[in-house]
Parts: sequence; C-alpha cells; structure tokens
Amino acid sequence: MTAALLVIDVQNDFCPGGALAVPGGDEVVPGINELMTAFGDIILTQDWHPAGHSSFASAHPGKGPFETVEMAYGAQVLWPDHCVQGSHGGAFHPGLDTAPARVVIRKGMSPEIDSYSAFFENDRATPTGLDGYLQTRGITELVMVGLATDFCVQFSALDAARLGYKVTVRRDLCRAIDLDGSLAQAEAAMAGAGVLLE
Ligand code: VGL
Ligand code: ZN
Repeated sequence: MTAALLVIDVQNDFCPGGALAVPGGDEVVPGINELMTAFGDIILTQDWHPAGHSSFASAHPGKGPFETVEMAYGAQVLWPDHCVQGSHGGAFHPGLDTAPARVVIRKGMSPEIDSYSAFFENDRATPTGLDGYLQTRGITELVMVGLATDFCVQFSALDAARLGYKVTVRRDLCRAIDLDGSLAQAEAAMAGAGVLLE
C-alpha cells in the first residue's frame, strides 16, 4: 500500500482571528509539519471562493451565517465570507510547511456550488481531479488532517472511503467547527463508513 497525506484547508480564515475561525485551528500546524516528514506524497487543499460565492450568507438577503438554505444540490449551511481567492484569509497559515506538497487542490471555485470535499463538489458528483491524481500515483491509502473535522475533513473522508481508499483521520491533528452536534454526527458517519479515527 502506498499512503499519501491529505492536509485539508489549513488557511488563515479557519484559524483564530480568521473570518470562519475554528477553535484551536492553528494548534494543528506544528504536528502536521512534523507528520509531513513521514510521507512522500503530500496534497494540500485550499478553500478558494470567488467573491460573492453562493455559500456566503452575504449572498442571501435576509439570511445570516450558520443558517441553512436549500440549494439545487441539497441543504447548504451559509458561512461568513471566507477564503476569498487571493485574500490573506485564503492563504495557508504562515506556519504551515507548504514546500513538501506535490499538489494543491483548490475547491469551492464554482460560484453556484460549494465544495467541502477534496474529491467532489457538494453535489457529490462533480470531481476535483484528486482521485485521478491518486490513482495514477498508485496511492491506495490516505491519512487526513486539518480543518474542519466536521465539514471538509468529514466530506473528504467519506468520499475517499466510497472511492475505495483506506482512510485514517488523525483527530489530534484536526479541529472542528461543531455546529449543533455536527462533530459527533461527523465522527459517527466516518466510523460507519469504515474510516479509521485515530
Ligand atoms: C469549510 C465551511 C466552509 C472547511 C470550508 O474547510 O471545513 N467549512 N468552507
Ligand atoms: Zn468554504
């Protein structure tokens, strides 16, 4: 088995002081840097929205952040404006060692559809291309770390398991948003899908 490390959305806006700060989001950075030294294949994801993205509450008059709306592809939580393309908030945390990464997968770039997963947009069908990359590299096993456990990490882990990868989520190197019990729900869903929660 060849394993790759998938580092999910370790960006300024998901760290303390950011627009969609995940509690303790920056705490995972040193441990992720250290874990990178054990992998030959490292992939980073970067949430990368155009201004006015449809996942932003500001694009839905009368709605506020953390409310849910029905989109063409299903329920969508609305977020504060975050990770806008080219912004400081969209940049990787300055302490993250980005040099060893072979690939950066940017996601959430389509104006009308959000993308939590590193593999598919939120319609669970439009691919990012990551599966093709991993297949051509002969990678069958993925270790996942980053932000946020209950959204982008969960969606990535579930998609990867569905695609047939062996998936481990290092919970100590993830942090959650935890909206209304979403962390417990995410952990149950991942465990149910055969994801190893370490
Ligand atoms: C994320 C909400 C919106 C994440 C991204 O990285 O978990 N969450 N966009
Ligand atoms: Zn986003």
